[in-house]
Amino acid sequence: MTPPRCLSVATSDSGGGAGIQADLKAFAAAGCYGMTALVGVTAQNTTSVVATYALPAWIITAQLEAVYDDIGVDAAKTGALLSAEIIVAVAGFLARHPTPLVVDPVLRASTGAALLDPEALEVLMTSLVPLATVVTPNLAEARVLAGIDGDRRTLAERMVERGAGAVLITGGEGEGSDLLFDGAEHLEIPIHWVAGTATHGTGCTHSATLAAELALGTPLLEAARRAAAVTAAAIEHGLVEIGKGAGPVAVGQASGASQRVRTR
Ligand code: PXL
Repeated sequence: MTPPRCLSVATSDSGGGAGIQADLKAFAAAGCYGMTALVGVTAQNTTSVVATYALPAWIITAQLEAVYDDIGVDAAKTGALLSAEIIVAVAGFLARHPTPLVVDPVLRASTGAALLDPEALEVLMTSLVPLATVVTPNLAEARVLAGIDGDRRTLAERMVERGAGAVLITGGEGEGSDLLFDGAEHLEIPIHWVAGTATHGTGCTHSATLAAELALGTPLLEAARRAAAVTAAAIEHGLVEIGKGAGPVAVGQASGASQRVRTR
């Protein structure tokens, strides 16, 4: 059977743990065919982002055109988009090519470096969020995007008012659940909290798995449940031995499989 086709519109992490690299691994683990429209490059490892370089809009649009003209896309996700100019190019293209879309509003790398110009926030909200099937902020990102300091329900409602099809606010240890608001109902998705230290790439893995599930035709609530389960397992199998900082998550390891540990 031909696998569903998934596209990541995001930035490269040279360290292989997050960004485009995490997305391709998550697409493959979910049984999808993965494609990329690269918007920028980070020189990055598990300890820091050393440099960030944004690609010009024309080559981003050219990648999108190449992929859509020939291969086709069953679902797409966006990750770190770096600048307002890039968001305008991506949203302009996607507005002309309606696609089930997960918008992961990445603001910072897990080590702290900014991956979105603060001046691009309003463009993200006005041009890309209204195209999203679902937006996947964590609580901190939801507060920045909604521009208010409310609880998760209030933040999700505000983002749906701004045009998002649905909002999935991902939880951490404090929240204990993900919260999905589909415009009508608030649905709690319990998360199996794993106290792993190798968490680099968690958000990318989550949003890419969600996009893959949408490409497979999974209804949104079930897709969100599966994305939560896959992400928890990826943290559980996180590669603590890779790099000197927080290691990358490992997606697609059979549950209970022992981790291969470097011995030298
Ligand atoms: O997880 C968000 C993310 C997205 N894209 C890139 C990243 C990160 C986190 O570090 O480095 C390139």
